[in-house]
Amino acid sequence: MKPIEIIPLKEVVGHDRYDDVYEEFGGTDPHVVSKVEPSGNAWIIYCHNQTALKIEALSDRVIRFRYSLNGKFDDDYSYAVDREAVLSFDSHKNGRFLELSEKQSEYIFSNARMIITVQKDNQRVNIFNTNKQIICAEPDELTGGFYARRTLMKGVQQVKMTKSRQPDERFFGLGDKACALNLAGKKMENWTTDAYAYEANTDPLYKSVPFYYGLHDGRAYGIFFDNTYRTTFDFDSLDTGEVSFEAVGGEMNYYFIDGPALTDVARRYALLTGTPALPPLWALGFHQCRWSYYPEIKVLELAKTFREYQIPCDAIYLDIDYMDRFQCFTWDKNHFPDPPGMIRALKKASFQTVVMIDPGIKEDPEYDVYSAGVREDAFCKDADGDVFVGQVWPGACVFPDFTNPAVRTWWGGLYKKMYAEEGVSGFWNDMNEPANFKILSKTIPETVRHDYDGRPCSHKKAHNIYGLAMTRATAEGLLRLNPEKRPFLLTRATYSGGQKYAAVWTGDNVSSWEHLQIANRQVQRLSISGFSFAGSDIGGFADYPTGELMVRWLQLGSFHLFFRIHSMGANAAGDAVVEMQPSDVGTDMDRLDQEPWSFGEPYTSAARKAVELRYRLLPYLYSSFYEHTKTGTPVILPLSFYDQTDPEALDEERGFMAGRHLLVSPVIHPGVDVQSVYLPEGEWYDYYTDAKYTGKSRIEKNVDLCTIPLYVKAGAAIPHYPVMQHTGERVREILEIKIYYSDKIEESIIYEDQGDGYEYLKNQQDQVPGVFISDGTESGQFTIRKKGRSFILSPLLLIKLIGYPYKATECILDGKNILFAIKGAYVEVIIPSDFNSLIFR
Ligand code: MIG
Repeated sequence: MKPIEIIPLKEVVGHDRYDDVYEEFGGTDPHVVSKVEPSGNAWIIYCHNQTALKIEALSDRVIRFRYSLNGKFDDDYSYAVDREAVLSFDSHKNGRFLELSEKQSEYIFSNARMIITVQKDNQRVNIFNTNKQIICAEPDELTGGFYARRTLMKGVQQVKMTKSRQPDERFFGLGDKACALNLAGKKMENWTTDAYAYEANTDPLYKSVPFYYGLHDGRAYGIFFDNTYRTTFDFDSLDTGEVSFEAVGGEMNYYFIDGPALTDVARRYALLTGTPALPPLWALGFHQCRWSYYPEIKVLELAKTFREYQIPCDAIYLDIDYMDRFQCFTWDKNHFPDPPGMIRALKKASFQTVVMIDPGIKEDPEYDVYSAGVREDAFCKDADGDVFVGQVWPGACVFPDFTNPAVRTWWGGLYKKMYAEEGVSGFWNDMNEPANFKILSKTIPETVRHDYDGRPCSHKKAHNIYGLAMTRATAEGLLRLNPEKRPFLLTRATYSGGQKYAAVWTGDNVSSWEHLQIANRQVQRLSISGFSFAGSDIGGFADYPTGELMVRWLQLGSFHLFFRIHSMGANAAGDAVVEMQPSDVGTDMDRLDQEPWSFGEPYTSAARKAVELRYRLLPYLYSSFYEHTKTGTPVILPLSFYDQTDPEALDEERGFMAGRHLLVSPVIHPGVDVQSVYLPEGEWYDYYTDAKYTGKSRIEKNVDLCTIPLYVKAGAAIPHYPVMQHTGERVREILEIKIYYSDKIEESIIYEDQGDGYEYLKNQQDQVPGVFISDGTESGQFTIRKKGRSFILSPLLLIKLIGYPYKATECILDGKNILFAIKGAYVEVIIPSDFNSLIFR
């Protein structure tokens, strides 16, 4: 076969013809700036070769860079960024104008925080803080800066940005990756992919989050490359000192987000791409799943067994086998003769039912969802306008085009029967990469068409947002169907900004110690990439864990906001289906393989303890989630985000912060009886013994099967519920708060509400959650002040002051002496929750 002939346009002579001809922008032909003009709030920098760069400050620290190949900037559409919302933020008004000045060799754009220079001879962009310290630079070499390649046959094939890597620069982010947290030296792709039994270096995985952090010289920044095509990020993999990000189409369009703290970047990224609303409280409880629980009697028995073992649980999942021949929104009447009855029985036992809904709709005129979808013109078509047909669970399948607003509305309405009538509490959107069986690409062809919210395009552009658009359709639909209820939705595929619509899990992992380590990293990474509401299949999806692995995984999972056991059960290789019959109950077919009690003692007791600890800490996790919805600060933070100036914290990939005040050091290896724990800056209490340690030190913690090393930051006020079997048991009369003595000031946020509904969004301005400020003085006086109106439901607080180093002789509540008790190592007192100050001395 003759090799394909593709040559540069500038080399084509006269009437010569080739297979294809390409043009390059940048590279050996640098962009020479010809003029600079204002455009609204932005500046456009035009170059001799028709290319242009538009620089727009969305705030003093968030700057958007867009590059055009023809000097024009069309109105664009982003599934991640809500520009209206971003521009209306107060913090974003300030700094939205960049002042222009000029030097001989460069243009300078600046606001109160940033200085951006653009070199006249090659359009290189360098970003400095106002101390003139470099934050992000582009190399002067020919490889640096913006480059694009377009061919006459295929259009834009590459848009690429190359930056310099600063000495020792580290990189974080990119959401759903299984490798080490620091991405330096890695090259990674974003292309949502069904990645059954993936490994640490498998790439790409299920989600596309084209956002990363750079950290050098103690200063952090972020780059969000909002391009939905397949993207590649190269963090100096060839050791050339260059970092690049590129896409196979679309526009070079990125947001630079300044720090200087990693957590500042995280917050600003969350403002740009959104935070989720609070989920219902039960969604933060423990969930049990398996592929699949059926028939009905099995599901009911499972619920009963949880209560018998006294292992707390709030939700049971039904995987694809509940459906009639894998047809979404139907029930297999054989196994589930009376869904509302079963769901009612589960609710009575305080279990929520969550069911799976896939995007692949069976192509069958007898199936009403299919025929309705055909009438609605809801399904994706190929380039010639015929409905595209793939292969998923039901066999021949069609795929709704969730990028069409009308299709989203239609799809959202399909949940009506299950959600508004039959009592299903939540949904689980799987296979929405979208997955397509039988073919190597695992997905649908790039030529398939999408509406893309009125900007028609091919699947090449819409692939990475297909999952996000599905969850948007689902979440918006659920909200319309029941505006009083907070929807709960889980998804496997998504894109930046998808955190607004659904919680995420990390897909089909494996029962191995390595995968426990991966889960630990992956959830930390998802959390700093906008997805705090994340978890893994606890115990592993493929294969079987040992009791010890199961327990360690449950302990880790109890600190992940999404906390669910899942396994593939009796299914082989991820795609063989074993039909289970009612007569199989109790046989081998019906292995109760990954329930918390499946491994016998001592594992059952250890599993129970892990889940109980989760329920004890629920008000703390809920408060952390609340804070996340308001400020964007991730709930789970790697220690590098806790102290980015501490080299040891920077290298730590195991320990992490869960919320502001708990440091978790999960056991992620077998047979551990001593765990070496790194405690960063600050003073820390051992959660179990109340022993106090000074940070920036390493300690050796003895662990047994029941212990997950856990440390509380001094000064913290940590709310606790009593052990409950489900969130419905929440006691509202009194809330226990453990306060850990410190002689420094520390703030804690405690927030409670009804646990469902939208009462909490009313009168936002008076809703300052309880901020507890603890403050110890040298004279031995320890004060707890409460700022803001209390958002605590309980009228009473049971305060336990831990680690008070003096003998308490007085307790003063709002100026009046009250009775208190000294109980061994702590001081205990009951006070009304609307107090202002409490003093111990
Ligand atoms: O092709 O619904 O990741 O959690 O149990 C496999 C069956 C389809 C993949 C999901 C997994 C789920 C399984 N699904």
